Amino acid sequence: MEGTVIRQHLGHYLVASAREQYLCALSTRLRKQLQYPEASPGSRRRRVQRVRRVRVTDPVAIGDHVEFDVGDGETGMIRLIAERRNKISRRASGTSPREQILAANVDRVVPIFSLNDPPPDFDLLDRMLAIAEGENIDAVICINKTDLGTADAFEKAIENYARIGYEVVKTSTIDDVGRTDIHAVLDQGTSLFMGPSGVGKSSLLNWLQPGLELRTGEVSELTREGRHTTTHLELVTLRSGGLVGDIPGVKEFKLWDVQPEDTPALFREFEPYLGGCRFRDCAHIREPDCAIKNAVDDGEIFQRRYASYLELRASP
Ligand SMILES: Nc1nc2c(ncn2[C@@H]2O[C@H](COP(=O)(O)OP(=O)(O)OP(=O)(O)O)[C@@H](O)[C@H]2O)c(=O)[nH]1
Ligand SMILES: [Mg+2]
Ligand SMILES: [Zn+2]
Repeated sequence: MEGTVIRQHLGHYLVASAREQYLCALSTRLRKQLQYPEASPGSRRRRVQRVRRVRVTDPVAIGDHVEFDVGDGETGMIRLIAERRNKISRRASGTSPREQILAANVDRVVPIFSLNDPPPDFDLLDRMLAIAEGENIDAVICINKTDLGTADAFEKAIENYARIGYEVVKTSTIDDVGRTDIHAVLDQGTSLFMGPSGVGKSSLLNWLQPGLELRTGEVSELTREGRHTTTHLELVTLRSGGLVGDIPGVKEFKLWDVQPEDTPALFREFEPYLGGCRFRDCAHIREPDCAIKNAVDDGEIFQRRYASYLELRASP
């Protein structure tokens, strides 16, 4: 049988075939064989991952196309993962370097962001965008909770993302704002919601698709952070046909297998300036005659994005 992994939780996978859904496991033997996350052909990363030594937290991700053998009832055993078109990964938290694949075969990532509850973290947003850029995957920014008000500085910052070519949609699940706009984004292909806990990833899906009843949770009044309500990864099929990945909130997006010298290419507005510096190997940090720094000084590259670049370069 063949199908798509639509739910992943602690070594269990729900796989949707054309007709049925099967709860699948993966044999230990296959787990070892399947540690091959290769860099996709469209990747801008220079280095192809070393095939054998890569360690993943879980070899199977939502969005993976798999072949599996059917067991008793609606259960199965995954025996093959089809080659991935792309994947969205981060470095798993913890001391040993391991890759956590958040989703495979996605058409766009949708970082979710809000002015309040939780407050915006632009470094985090830029990391999510950088991960997408590294895989040549489109990104659309969703500003949720517009009912909580806005602020000039926040609007200005958001406008800058639109200026460098990111589509931005604004939503409120409380005031029912932006339904058409977000549908236009999600109704085709596979999207992946990303963002910290409490921004409303699951709420947005419940709002768009009544009856879904994903668990949602209050933001803590004390810390202003979400409470990590979603604990598994799930690909929801909208009635319109689009697939949307809902994942647990992530506070940290360390990039997987990205070297400091790869990072300028992950900021799309840097592109016209790359190659224009005095030094070929310019890091765009302290060098004289640096085209990137000049563009920042001239206001052509937004200061906040450059600050994110410095942070990302120092510690991808
Ligand atoms: N004011 C306001 N609150 C919202 C909106 N959307 C969601 N919320 C609230 O935000 C809180 C967190 O929502 P969730 O959907 O659980 O957030 P999440 O991003 O899925 O969080 P995790 O699963 O922990 O990653 C809940 O109390 C929601 O009711 C909105 O548009 N406006
Ligand atoms: Mg959630
Ligand atoms: Zn430079």
